[in-house]
Amino acid sequence: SRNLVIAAAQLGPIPRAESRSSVVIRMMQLMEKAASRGAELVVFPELALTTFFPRWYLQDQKDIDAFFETQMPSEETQPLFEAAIRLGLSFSFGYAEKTQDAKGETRRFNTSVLVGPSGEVLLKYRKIHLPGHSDHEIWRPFQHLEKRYFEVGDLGFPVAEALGGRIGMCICNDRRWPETFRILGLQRAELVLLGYNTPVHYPPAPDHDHLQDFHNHLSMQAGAYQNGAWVVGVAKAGHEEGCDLIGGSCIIAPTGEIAAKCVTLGDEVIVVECDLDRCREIQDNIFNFAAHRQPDQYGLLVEK
Ligand code: CDT
Repeated sequence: SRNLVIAAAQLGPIPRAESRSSVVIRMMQLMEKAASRGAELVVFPELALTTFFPRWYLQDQKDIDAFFETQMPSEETQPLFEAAIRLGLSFSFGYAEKTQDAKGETRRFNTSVLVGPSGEVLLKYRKIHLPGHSDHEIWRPFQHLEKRYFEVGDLGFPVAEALGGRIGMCICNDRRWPETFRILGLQRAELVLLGYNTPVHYPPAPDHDHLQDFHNHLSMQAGAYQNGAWVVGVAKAGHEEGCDLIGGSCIIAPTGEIAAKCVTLGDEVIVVECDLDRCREIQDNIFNFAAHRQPDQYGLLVEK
């Protein structure tokens, strides 16, 4: 067996006024708790350092950029990296990334990184499926302006050999798309790390509000099973700035079974010893791609 002890570190609500340094302290407390329970890897949510700001239509670029990181680590996030080094932990988390490309153009992405036990970035991913809308839709009780504030990620769906296994990442809305997990599965990912901010209320189809937890787990459990990978899904949960976000953070086995699940909507850690060799149970059998997949029949999947 190839065991990796993994913690899902759910975060409760982060008010707009809460500083990054305060959030970093909360994250470090979760790291300490995870380490005391033997964790080697701690997974945090999407946009972990701030409130989920796409719920607001912001017109002043300064107000928007206040939620973005131009450096990682920065002065405020450095303590997180130091804590992980001290505890000998790897960790992943999401943040809003503002960067300059080779041509000097400013780019903004919804990003996550996997950081190794020496503080080095092992893997970076930029969110590809950006949900919501780009224009101010005043009929909504709150906005979902990811299409306004972020560009579609430009790094594809990379998978890294790291921590004794093959690791991929995706972010929130990505988990609803089978293509996300299949692209990672085709690269033989054994572990998929993902964070999410999912409002209970979905303004375009409010009749589905009671299904949010179901759809969350349905998507992640299907992704795990159909690709024979461990999946760690971590929420920013609870009542944040007048908006209820689902919890349900969980660690899912390659069989699709939930091995552990959070039971609060606040800061909470769950830990599972994940045997990466268990991916073989699925990848060598029912979803043995080489033996059973029929890519010649799937042309439509990549047509626009
Ligand atoms: N953060 C994120 O991607 N949230 C979406 C909300 C629903 S679409 C407005 C999600 O897929 O969970």
